[in-house]
Amino acid sequence: MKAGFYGEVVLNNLEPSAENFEAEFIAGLKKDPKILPCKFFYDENGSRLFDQICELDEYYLTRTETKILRDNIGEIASWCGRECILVELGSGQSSKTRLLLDQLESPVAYVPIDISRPHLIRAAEALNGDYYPLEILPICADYNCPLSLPAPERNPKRKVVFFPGSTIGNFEPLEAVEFLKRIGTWCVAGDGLLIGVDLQKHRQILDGAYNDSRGVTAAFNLNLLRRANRELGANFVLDQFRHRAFYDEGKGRIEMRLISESEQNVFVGKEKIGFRKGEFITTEYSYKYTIEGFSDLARAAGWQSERVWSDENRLFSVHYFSRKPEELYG
Ligand code: AVJ
Repeated sequence: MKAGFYGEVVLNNLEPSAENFEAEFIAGLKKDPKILPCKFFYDENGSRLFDQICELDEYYLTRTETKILRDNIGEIASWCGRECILVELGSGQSSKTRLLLDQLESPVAYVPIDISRPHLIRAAEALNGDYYPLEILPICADYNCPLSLPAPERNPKRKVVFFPGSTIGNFEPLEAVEFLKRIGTWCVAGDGLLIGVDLQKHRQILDGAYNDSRGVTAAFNLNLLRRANRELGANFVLDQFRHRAFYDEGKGRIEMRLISESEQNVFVGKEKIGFRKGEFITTEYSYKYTIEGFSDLARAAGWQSERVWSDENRLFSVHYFSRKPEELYG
């Protein structure tokens, strides 16, 4: 136990059930074309592989976002203000959070929300005590589902939702608007949204980031099938599927695919799923925005752009938005 320990970190557990995974997985494979939600990537193994992706030279996102945060952390912290409650979506290892927590003035509480329970607990426990008297209130949940935030012991002056990593890019733009509206329902006018957004750029850079030469992204993508084999009794033969990420420049999005190497049938429990040779499952969209495009999207969800930071090569952006008063929405 560390000095200044705030008591034990208590987990609020809304972890999605296995039945959930099974139903959504089968429903996705019965669609034509086949498509699965990317949240299922993040079992323990998948979360570890994602952390490895973040270390790759070709995966510029994490490194660049971290540098933007580090280079501007004083200004970012002053936008958040003193005694805020920081809510993080998809907190993972909470490594970017430390940059913020180191700089924030007397933050009241930190609420990390993540779908991967072991990951979340490890991260919350590692933070606990380091920022005493910061309260740490982790929630294991699919943040797409309705959830209510815990009340901290002390009253915060402002709520700031931190959504780094360009995870917002996993939503289709209209869904992203709906999502940012929903985040807004947790907030009052003047609350903040600090969000990382990947930018549109030359396709070669994107291609390399999502088809890395060491095959870590391939392993991450294929882990979805491995997980289905283990948890759902599916019988995917892993070398009968190949990873490929494709950049659709018109739509401004990366599409992660698992491509069937042959005509084959796969069982997921009792369900038989047929694949043609070359047929693929879309496993993730990762939208890339322009700064203006994303600011417009957020405005449509009731958020006013206050400040945008970027790197010198304009690879990535970090935005601070304020919640608009209700009469100014839209
Ligand atoms: C965590 C969703 C932002 O889209 O870049 C990394 C996930 N997928 N490599 C992304 C991911 C393939 C990542 N996000």
